[in-house]
Amino acid sequence: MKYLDTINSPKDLKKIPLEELPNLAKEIRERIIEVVSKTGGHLASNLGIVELTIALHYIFDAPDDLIIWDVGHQAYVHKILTGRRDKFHTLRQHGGISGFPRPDESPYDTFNMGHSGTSLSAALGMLEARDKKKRKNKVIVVIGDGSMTAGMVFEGLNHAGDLKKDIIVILNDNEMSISRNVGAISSYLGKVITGELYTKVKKETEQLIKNIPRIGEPMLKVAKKAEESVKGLMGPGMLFEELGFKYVGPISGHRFDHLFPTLENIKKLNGPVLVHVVTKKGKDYPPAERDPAAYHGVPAFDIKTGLPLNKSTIPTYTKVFGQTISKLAETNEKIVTISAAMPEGTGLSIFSERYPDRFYDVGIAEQHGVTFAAGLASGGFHPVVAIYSTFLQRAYDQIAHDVCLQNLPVTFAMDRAGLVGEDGPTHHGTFDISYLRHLPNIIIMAPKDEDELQHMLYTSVNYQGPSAIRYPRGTGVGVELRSHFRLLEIGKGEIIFEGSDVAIIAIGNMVYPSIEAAGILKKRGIDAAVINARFIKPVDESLIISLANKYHNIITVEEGVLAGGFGSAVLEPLERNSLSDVKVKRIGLPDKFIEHGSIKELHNIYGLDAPGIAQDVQSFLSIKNEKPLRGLLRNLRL
Ligand SMILES: Cc1ncc(C[n+]2csc(CCOP(=O)(O)OP(=O)(O)O)c2C)c(N)n1
Repeated sequence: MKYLDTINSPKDLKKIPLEELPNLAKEIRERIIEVVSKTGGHLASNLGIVELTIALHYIFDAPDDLIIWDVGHQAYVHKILTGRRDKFHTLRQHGGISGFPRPDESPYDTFNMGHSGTSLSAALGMLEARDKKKRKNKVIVVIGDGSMTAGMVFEGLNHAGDLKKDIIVILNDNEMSISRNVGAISSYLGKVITGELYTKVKKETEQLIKNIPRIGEPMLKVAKKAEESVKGLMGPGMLFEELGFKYVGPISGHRFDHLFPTLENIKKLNGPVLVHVVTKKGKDYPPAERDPAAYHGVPAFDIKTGLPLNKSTIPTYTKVFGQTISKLAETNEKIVTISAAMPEGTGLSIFSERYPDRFYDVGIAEQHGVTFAAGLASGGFHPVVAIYSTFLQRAYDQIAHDVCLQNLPVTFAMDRAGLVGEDGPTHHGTFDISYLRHLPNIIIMAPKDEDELQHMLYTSVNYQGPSAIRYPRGTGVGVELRSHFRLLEIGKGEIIFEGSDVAIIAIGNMVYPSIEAAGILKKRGIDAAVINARFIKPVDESLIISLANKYHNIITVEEGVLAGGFGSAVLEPLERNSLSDVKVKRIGLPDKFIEHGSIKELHNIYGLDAPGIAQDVQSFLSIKNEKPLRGLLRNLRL
């Protein structure tokens, strides 16, 4: 790589002659494709932002000038240009560089990112801090048109117009969120790009002037002569101008001859400025250009064909959810579904094709989506809100105040609950048990396998109150999917098998590893019972009491944080019933943000695989013939 290999910081970038920058852009695209084809990651968004990132680092002076990347999934080019070229092959790998900006990774990363729509608010805070310290550095936000649908961005725009500080907002408009962008703002931006908005406003204004009796026609002639000033008044960025921003654009985000003069000019402007940059998602990699939604986030793939390397025949939980809810909707007309900009990711695209009138993509608007569901429920429908566990954190108050308080029949389908792997701490769904469990009225379930997910969904859409189902990322365990759905008894667990020494009560995807752990323990002379809890709330109190009386040793296993989690839910009935002679150990995630790495690695590190669970049970029972090697190794790695 002729140019790329010379760049260790933006200073080196500035040594490259302007006319050679297209070649550098080509090299960067090749590097990104090469690495992401092995590590997986956010491909299409990064291929679309190469020239814009080069231009920003050329014109501005990071890290003094602060660049804030909304979501941060598009910051690979930025990482490559800011001293992480050599480490780029470790992208998203355990111990390697993160797929998102992280200030603890580089001084060029100004803020932790991962969830959409936070950039403007963070930037305004940084701007205030800058001014209080009497510094002069620039603060630049880079935000996609998809992220512009997030409510927080409107709150930030509103505040920015009031503060009137020198903020530069670069709107990276590729007309795509993950899927095609939705909503009124998106169609507004589309009209700006095509010039349709200007033509429409112009036509309407002309008609208005024409209709003024007597003076209309002569006025129109004058106005036509002053076309440019009319254009100025009715400029494409009207919406942003009204909010107090100077609007610049739209300009091409792939042409250095457009980007450079524009960025140079806006550098001199004061007050809030918005530059509307038009880019192409997946640029210059044909499979990604053809289907940018499929290449938004990819697993490892073959560069030539663009096809994923590993294709399991076992369906994902996501797919089973999408198929089941579509099937249930055939006979239950009350079912409507809601996605927050993730119809593919949540498995709802199949539902949206089959029932377009019963599906809503609300944009990246989780809070709105939940209260919108509450409204639909209060009107007699049963909304199924499919939002990843981590993104549903946004809507905590809406779940509490709008759904649970009114005891409305809304189902929360929480995909990616537990560890999600390579996307790391911003995306792990490890808090949902704790942030939902204390809310009155809601019931919470977690299936042990993909078949049980079907029955839970069926139970949930027939339940007359709020319910949540948490299920993990990835493929199921490969069990048969029964075609007849079963209503589960609310709050009842399932005894998988009895034992004599200890009872392992597991929830969700921890049930099968616990069964496997019991097999390991058997060989070591320990006879463990395994229970599939099914319900986190209401937890099966009578079963817990009887297990406590029989075994006196109880282990709980969950893929979530221990603080306020499922294990805590098991402890509560023991306390309520004063069963103080029972020994309990909770296995789950510690009180920290879990790093990125493959799910398998993380399970191993945190003892959430069968050998780890077996080891913990054994230590807990203080069995003398314990083989400590594995636990020792695990602790060393921690
Ligand atoms: C709160 C939240 N909801 C959903 C997501 C998932 N998500 C990641 S990127 C993205 C689309 C962003 O679109 P845009 O800002 O236009 O960026 P592009 O990828 O098109 O460059 C979504 C929905 C998220 N990161 N945060």
